[in-house]
Amino acid sequence: MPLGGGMDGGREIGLMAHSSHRTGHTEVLEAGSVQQFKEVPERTLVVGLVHRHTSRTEVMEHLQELAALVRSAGGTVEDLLLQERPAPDVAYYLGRGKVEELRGRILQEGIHAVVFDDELTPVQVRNLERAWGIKVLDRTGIILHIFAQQARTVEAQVQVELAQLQYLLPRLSRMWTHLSKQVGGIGTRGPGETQLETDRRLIRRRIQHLQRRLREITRQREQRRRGRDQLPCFALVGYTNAGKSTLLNALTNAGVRAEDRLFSTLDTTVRAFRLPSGQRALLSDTVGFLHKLPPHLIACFHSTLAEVLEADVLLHVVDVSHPRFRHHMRVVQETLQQLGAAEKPTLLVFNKIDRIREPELLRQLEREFPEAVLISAQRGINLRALLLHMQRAYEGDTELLTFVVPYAQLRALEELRNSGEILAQEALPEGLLVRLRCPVVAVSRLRGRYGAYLMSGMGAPS
Ligand SMILES: Nc1nc2c(ncn2[C@@H]2O[C@H](COP(=O)(O)OP(=O)(O)OP(=O)(O)O)[C@@H](O)[C@H]2O)c(=O)[nH]1
Ligand SMILES: [Mg+2]
Repeated sequence: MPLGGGMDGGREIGLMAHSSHRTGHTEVLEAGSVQQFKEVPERTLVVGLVHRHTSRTEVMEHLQELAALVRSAGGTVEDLLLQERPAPDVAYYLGRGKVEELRGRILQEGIHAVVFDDELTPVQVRNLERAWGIKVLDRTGIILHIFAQQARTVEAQVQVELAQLQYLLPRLSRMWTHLSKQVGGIGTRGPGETQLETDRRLIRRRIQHLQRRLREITRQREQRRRGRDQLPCFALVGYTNAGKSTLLNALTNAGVRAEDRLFSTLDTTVRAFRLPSGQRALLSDTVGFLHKLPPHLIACFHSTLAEVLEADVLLHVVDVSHPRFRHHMRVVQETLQQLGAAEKPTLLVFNKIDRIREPELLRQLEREFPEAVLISAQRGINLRALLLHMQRAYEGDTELLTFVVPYAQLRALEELRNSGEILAQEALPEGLLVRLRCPVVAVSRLRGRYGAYLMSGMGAPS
């Protein structure tokens, strides 16, 4: 059923559960996705407002990106519409005349949903839905549709459902009622409670449950990470569709899905590979970033994005064949800042150079961004050079550390060996003396773990 196929009467909306089981008296649902978001928004109109602080071109570019999002969600875009007004209308966002005009079009062309580039207030959504009789969505709503289709692991499903419910809660209206039927009879209507209140209460409870699950998953992920953090870790970051998964596959034969749609990856994949020195290392691929990605969505994906925060070096992958790549780079930098990862050593990787036909354009890019490594992940161009850059970025400046490892703790040797080059070893009465040259990025980890064995005063920087 298309989104917005009529608002009246018992629309099947609610929590879509993959399975459910009883524990004690309460029914616990596995994470899934809210049914509403699984329905493809079919024929759509995409609408943006040009107001005092925006230009026509800018809004048009945003609308084109929004249209790409709608298509990634499986919908079609019948038209892109702009309205110029000094400010959004409080009640309808658009001017009343425009609302009326669109009503005619919607009926005539059988439009199923209208998608706005800006986030509308719940009041505006409600008024427009009433006026048009079809679903009104915004950028976040569309992204949640894509997420609903793409979430594969339990972790991604929990994160997605949480984001969906947080989005829904303030937008609940009469058309969302009967949620309780969908969640298997839990939380029947309390005395004096309206259906809407019951639904709100159910959603809040479900949100709490999902938040608990997410904390649990985060803990498990941390444990796993601790088990393998002796190896250098690289993380791919970048705008959605930049080619991150393609690059992961090219460097590690990971077999991760890469496709020409936005947000094709929602989970984190970590794969091992070897640097040119022969050193084993890990590379992780994760969810892409996007202009106007709402902060609460980023917050929901914190567990997935933790991989980025833990990495020693980031690879910022840019689709340099995209006309808006500079803007994309800024969005990625801002998102990294929000995540607290802006200070990490970062390698700039310009991808899809096979699409750039004019050699002069390539030279211009090289002049403007001398630090960038130009590659084609798909054609395998320049990947060897990229690996060498990665090795150098990881090794960066090195530091000399001297440890005396007690004989009972020789297990630590393996991690020391994996972290750098052992220059000397000597058996002392109290333990094994190890002189290690290791990359600066690994020093704080080693200090944290083996600080007690560190000989002070001998770790002078090289
Ligand atoms: N021409 C060309 N296309 C590429 C290159 N690298 C990736 N692509 C294509 O770009 C599209 C997106 O690639 P993905 O690897 O899925 O991009 P991603 O960054 O993982 O995207 P999300 O997971 O959606 O954030 C796919 O159609 C790839 O085949 C390249 O070097 N050259
Ligand atoms: Mg991907």
